[in-house]
Amino acid sequence: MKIAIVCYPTFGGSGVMATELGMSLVDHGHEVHFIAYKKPVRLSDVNENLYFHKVNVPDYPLFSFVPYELALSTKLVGVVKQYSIDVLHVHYAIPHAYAAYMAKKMLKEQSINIPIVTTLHGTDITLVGNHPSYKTAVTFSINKSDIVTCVSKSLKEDTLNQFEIKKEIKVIPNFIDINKYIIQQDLCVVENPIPSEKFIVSHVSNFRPVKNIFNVIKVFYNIQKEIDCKLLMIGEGPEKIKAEKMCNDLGISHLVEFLGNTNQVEKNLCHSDLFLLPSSTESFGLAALEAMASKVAVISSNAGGLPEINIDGKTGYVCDFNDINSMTNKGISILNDKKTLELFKENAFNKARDYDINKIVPLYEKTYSEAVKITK
Ligand code: GMT
Repeated sequence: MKIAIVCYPTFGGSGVMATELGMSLVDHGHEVHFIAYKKPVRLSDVNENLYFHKVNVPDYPLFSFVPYELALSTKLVGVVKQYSIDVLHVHYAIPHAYAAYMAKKMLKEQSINIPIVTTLHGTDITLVGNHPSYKTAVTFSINKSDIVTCVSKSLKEDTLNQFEIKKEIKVIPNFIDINKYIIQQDLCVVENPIPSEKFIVSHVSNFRPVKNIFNVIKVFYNIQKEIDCKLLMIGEGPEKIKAEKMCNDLGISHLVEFLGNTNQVEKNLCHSDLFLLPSSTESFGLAALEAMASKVAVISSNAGGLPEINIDGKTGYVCDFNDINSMTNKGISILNDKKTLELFKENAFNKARDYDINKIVPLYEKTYSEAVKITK
């Protein structure tokens, strides 16, 4: 099949998922065309079956805001025609589903029927999409997609509760390549045969307000009073500077490393013991899944889809959002008991296996075939 994928090219989960999906589809024999304003960060080299098409958005003195949707829909029409694309898969509703619908209408004028699959990722529904400035257009473009998927049961419920959706929504969860993590585990042992005595606590995100990184630091601050440990903060984002200052004010800067963005999160996580994700909103929590695949126990909030992957009392603990005391006590209890820690790490890894790429990508392939059938 020839599949065009529209996504955000950044380190956010939706872009990462879209890119990993596209690269895997190429391995399955498909031809994939990525369309974005920049080459996606996880996209390795392009080849004869893997293309990247940049959306150029020319500026003009009259524009206070450049019309990205216009440039994107124009690009979509061009790529679909030039490469005889079979299906258009857009990740993140805003503005991708809207631009895809415009492209579909323009192509229809030229007697080309292109099916649209829209995948909802989270904040496009729970935060941004809900804003009165966007809600009508988001509802419209979801309803106009041929097939709609979302990444967790919780996001499906949120979408149906908050928007007037007339379409069925399929849940296809986020995924990881478990083999990559198994290989990395072995490499980690070779690189570091005698692990340090200190426990390692970690957090990965884009440091946006929804990630609640100040609670990560507060929980770590409490834990380090009782347990010899350090904190790895992986990612970049708007709250980083404040978080660094907070560590400084609390006198724990020497225990906290801010590592920036990485394309090899599995390398940074492989010596970790505990992963903290206290988000206020989290449709799925890809970062938690990546930690679990790295054999790391998770303490998360109960937001959105997190309890679907982090099983309370088994792979870690699920606490009420903002319940710093509970997160602290549970963190200390895991790290203080070697047997529980090892059991939780093993359980986390086994749970992550349910989300292996080889189980999830075929669900998208099936969805594409259905979409093509619907529009025939
Ligand atoms: O987490 C973010 O802020 C980035 C965002 C995105 O769309 O790039 O992530 C969302 O999509 C991911 C992939 O489906 C999910 O794993 C994240 O849970 C979701 N983030 C939120 O709902 C806050």
